[in-house]
Amino acid sequence: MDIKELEQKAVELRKMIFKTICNGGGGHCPASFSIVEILVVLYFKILNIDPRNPKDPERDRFVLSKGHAGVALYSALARKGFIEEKHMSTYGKKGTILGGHPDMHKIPGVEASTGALGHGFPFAIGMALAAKMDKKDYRVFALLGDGECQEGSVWEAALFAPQHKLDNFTAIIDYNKYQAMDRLETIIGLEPFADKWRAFGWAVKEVEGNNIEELLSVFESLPVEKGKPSLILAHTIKGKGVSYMIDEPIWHYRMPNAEELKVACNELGLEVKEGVVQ
Ligand SMILES: Cc1ncc(C[n+]2csc(CCOP(=O)(O)OP(=O)(O)O)c2C)c(N)n1
Ligand SMILES: [Mg+2]
Repeated sequence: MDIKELEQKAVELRKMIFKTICNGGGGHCPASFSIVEILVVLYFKILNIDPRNPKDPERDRFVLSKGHAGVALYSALARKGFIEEKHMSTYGKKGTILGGHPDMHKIPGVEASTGALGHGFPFAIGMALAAKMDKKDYRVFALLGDGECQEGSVWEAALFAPQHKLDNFTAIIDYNKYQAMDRLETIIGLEPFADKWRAFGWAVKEVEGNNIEELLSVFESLPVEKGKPSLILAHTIKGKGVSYMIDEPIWHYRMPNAEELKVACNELGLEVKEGVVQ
């Protein structure tokens, strides 16, 4: 799959995310849009996974530590064939396997139940340690929010991974500069962020996190440094895809009204009929 096809996948994923969240009655659109290109590159180019054998012991593992963007993960899993696409319309409905946050016991391809921020990352590091102990070749990836990095458990795990030379592990930080209610810098700033990770013993690369080409070139040359865990600091745009959701933290939780729904559908290339996204 070339760059153009991957970019097209990103367009499709944003549509699926928006449709699923709006028709399901709630969810985190901007947080999901932020990570679309990262998921596309991982799921369609990098991860060694097979939807026909989701529990293959040799598979690569991906953990969405910022579990509130679960719908973005479900969309990638659906497009990859882990989930039947018809299941996407059950999101938010009674009895669905697709809850507001990912459940590893219900959804094929979900490696960790996440949503309580600060937990998926250490969990994933444990998986990478297990691979080393078992002398297995699989790799482990975890995707964190930048606001999530205000959690103490993140920094405890950040100390642990370099100590064990986990160069089979890659953390990606969705550095969109926003958390739920405001800009990060207004609440607890993280700069100099890359230097903090370097000081903890990580090999760091910074990328434009909504740029498929840049992401691909970094992911294809992992580990960043042999003998160290890799940290990809991905500068992203929270809400990318719907103009009014960018730089407006209110959209972290809010759902569009009828007029806003029309505008968003127009921007994403979707249709809306009687309040239902088609
Ligand atoms: C331990 C914990 N505290 C609070 C929350 C509520 N919460 C959900 S999303 C969010 C904001 C997280 O910001 P960030 O990690 O930057 O993710 P983004 O929304 O930018 O993707 C918060 C505080 C949570 N899910 N878990
Ligand atoms: Mg953020």
